[in-house]
Amino acid sequence: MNSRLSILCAALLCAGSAYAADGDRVSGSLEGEGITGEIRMLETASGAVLVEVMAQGVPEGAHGIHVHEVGKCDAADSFKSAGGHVAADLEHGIKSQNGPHPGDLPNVHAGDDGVIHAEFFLRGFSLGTEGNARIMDEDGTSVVLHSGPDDYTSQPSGNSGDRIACAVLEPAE
Ligand SMILES: [Cu+2]
Ligand SMILES: [Zn+2]
Repeated sequence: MNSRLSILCAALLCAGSAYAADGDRVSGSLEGEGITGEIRMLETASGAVLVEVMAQGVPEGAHGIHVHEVGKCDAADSFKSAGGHVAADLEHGIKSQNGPHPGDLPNVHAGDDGVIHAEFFLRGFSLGTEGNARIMDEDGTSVVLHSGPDDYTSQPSGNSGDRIACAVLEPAE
């Protein structure tokens, strides 16, 4: 009886690990004036992308954060090099009827210690190298943190203020 049970468990574990097989991963170092951190993304078996945001040195309060179209973080041009949001011809913001952009994330909040640690799910794009919705294309992709909160309504980017930190995403192990 005991050995039958352990065989069953082994079979279940095996099926479990096959089901949970991880897809593509990307990550990037978040950098801005006085700000450091890391962005990690994992494409899960469901197709949703799991996003983890870690940052320190961030001004206290709410900040817009988005996946931007170009994998270039040039502090000298205030990170305008990162381009607009990954948009897929949709409108910006979850409060827009034809929204949101696939690259729109919920606002992140820093406490008086300047620390952000958050996880989200995103849909509407792929981290892989195949298909139309892939973001790791020739010009790459980035994640940008803004000085103020995204209002989830204003076009084209939620009126979230200056770009204060940026991370170029690269394929990760
Ligand atoms: Cu943005
Ligand atoms: Zn947007």
